[in-house]
Amino acid sequence: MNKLELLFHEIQKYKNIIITTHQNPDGDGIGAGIALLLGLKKKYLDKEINFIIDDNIPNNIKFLSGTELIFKTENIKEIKNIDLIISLDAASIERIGELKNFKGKLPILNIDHHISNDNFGDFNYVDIKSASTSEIIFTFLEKLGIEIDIRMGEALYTGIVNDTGNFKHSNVSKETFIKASKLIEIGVNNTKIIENFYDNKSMAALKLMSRAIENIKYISEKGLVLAKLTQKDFREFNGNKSDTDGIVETLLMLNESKVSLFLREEENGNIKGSMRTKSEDIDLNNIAGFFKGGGHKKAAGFSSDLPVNEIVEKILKFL
Ligand SMILES: [Mn+2]
Repeated sequence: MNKLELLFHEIQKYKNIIITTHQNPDGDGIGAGIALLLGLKKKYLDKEINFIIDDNIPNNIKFLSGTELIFKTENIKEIKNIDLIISLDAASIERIGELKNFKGKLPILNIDHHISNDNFGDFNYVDIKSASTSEIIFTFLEKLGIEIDIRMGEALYTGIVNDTGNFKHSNVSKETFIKASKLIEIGVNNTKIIENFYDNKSMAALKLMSRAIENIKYISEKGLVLAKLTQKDFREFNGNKSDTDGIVETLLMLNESKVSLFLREEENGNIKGSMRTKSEDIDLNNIAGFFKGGGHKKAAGFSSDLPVNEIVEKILKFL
């Protein structure tokens, strides 16, 4: 039996399943979750299956049919006799928020593609070659013989678009295109997904982008381009953290840059850092690991209580 079949056997054993994803969820975690939720519900009519997250659904993902089925963790008490947690796209148990309290009490299935995943589950399926968790779920549904319908298809396609930066990043493989084309074949409309997912920014998001770019810094010796936003900026434009999506990628558009760093001050004063690189020789997962964060080789993030200048100094030492 291969690992995916083992996973299938594992899920079969349970009756009351909770699917979840990481805090500050993205198109991949939500997309993979919706597809898995709808797929399992279709196959196992006798199982109780719910999708629960710790945070709000970002505005640019709300167009997906199936998001209306997602619960917040604060409603978990309404669900009795849970016997399995499936965590999607989360590299560590802390990332799933409140649900981490089930660790040791209920079996946890950990399905992910982050190189930094620490195999926190009782059963782990971590495929770091996969560009997105949505691609793993695509294969899983196919193996289970579950027909991928348009709702599941749009969710998975959004996940792929999210994690490949619209088929731009180096994680894109032949497999990514094969899966995407199969999704187009079942009726997914590429333009519909892209317009909803990308061309859907609030005025606050554009103002915050503008403020970040206005204060951009470039350290040419290291090829590091960076920008930060403070709580004052967020208050000024009445924006929130989800309004900063895409800033770190935009910074990397600078022609001579190798690494981009976007620093966002959180409400408690900590700094949330996101990094991207074009270079094959830089391992951002390793750099993020210094701050106890992680991710992928070319895209990673962390949170730190150090002041901004110290964070930047530490990162420069790695470059
Ligand atoms: Mn992902």
